[in-house]
Amino acid sequence: ELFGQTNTRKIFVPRFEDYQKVYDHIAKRLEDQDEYDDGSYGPVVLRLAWHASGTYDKMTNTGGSNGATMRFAPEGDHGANAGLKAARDFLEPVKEAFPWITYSDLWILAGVCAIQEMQGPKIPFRAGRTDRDVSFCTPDGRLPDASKDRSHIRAIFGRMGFDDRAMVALSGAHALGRCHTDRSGYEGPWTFSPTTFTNDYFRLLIEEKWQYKKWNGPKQFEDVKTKSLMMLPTDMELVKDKSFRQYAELYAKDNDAFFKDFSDSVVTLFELGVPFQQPEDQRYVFKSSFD
Ligand code: ZEM
Repeated sequence: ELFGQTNTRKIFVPRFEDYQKVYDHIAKRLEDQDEYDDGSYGPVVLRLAWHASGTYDKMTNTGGSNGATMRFAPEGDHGANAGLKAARDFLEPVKEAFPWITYSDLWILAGVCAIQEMQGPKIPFRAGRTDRDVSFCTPDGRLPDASKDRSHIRAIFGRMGFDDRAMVALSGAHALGRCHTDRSGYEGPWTFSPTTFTNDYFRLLIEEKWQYKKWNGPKQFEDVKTKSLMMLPTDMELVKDKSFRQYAELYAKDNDAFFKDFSDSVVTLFELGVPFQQPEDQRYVFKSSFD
């Protein structure tokens, strides 16, 4: 829609339909890339949205998805962000096709699209993030370290404002994608269907037997039965810690509960630290390609 004729310039004010077009464009691109990894950029694109958001610190109200500061060297080079250039590069042609969208809205919209297109729950979206300069880069160390234990998980996610239930729900994203030795040092997928959003991560965590993988890499777990799946030390904490475990058991049994809690928590995650104009009760719910 075009309006605002006060000067000779026309100001483009994007609306739901315009964001849906960006969504559709990303969905189409996700489909077109079957030579990458398990056949989809969906998981790595979701990881980009998560790492953009997961730097938030509620005490100082710094970090979070507003700013897209991972574009810049200090933050882009943080160890935790290794490999995410693949996702940023994947989205560059989308930015070129829709130059009016900010990188910071685009990365989150792409995360929403990835979840929905991989058959996950609907993730309502608000626009309004602005791109900020290099001075807004967050210090290294704000994202979780997979080699650590429950106290680290609670410190990192507590800093963002999440409780145990949300920490477990969000971790269910590990149904998707895989670890890459040349990125994190870890190796392998968590589930047998790494491009479909399911509660399988919790079912496998609870139902399978896990043992240390014998290899030269960092400490990680493999399933005893097939040795083809993996869990990180932080993943195993979700069944070892009593409070975490009650939610892991709930989500293993009840896919609807998982979808609902994941959606609620990821909407919160994606909005941390963003000063929106668009009200909470007017979020956009995008149509998926298969709706
Ligand atoms: Zn992840 N994650 N993550 N995560 N993650 C990896 C991959 C993916 C942790 C972590 O260290 C790692 C959340 C929470 C936590 C995804 C989404 C979300 C990898 C492998 C590691 C090491 C990276 C690689 O080698 O490519 C830790 C310690 C977490 C919390 C304690 C949350 C929350 C997520 C989203 C809501 C996704 C989708 C992937 C798969 C990426 C891919 O390229 O396949």
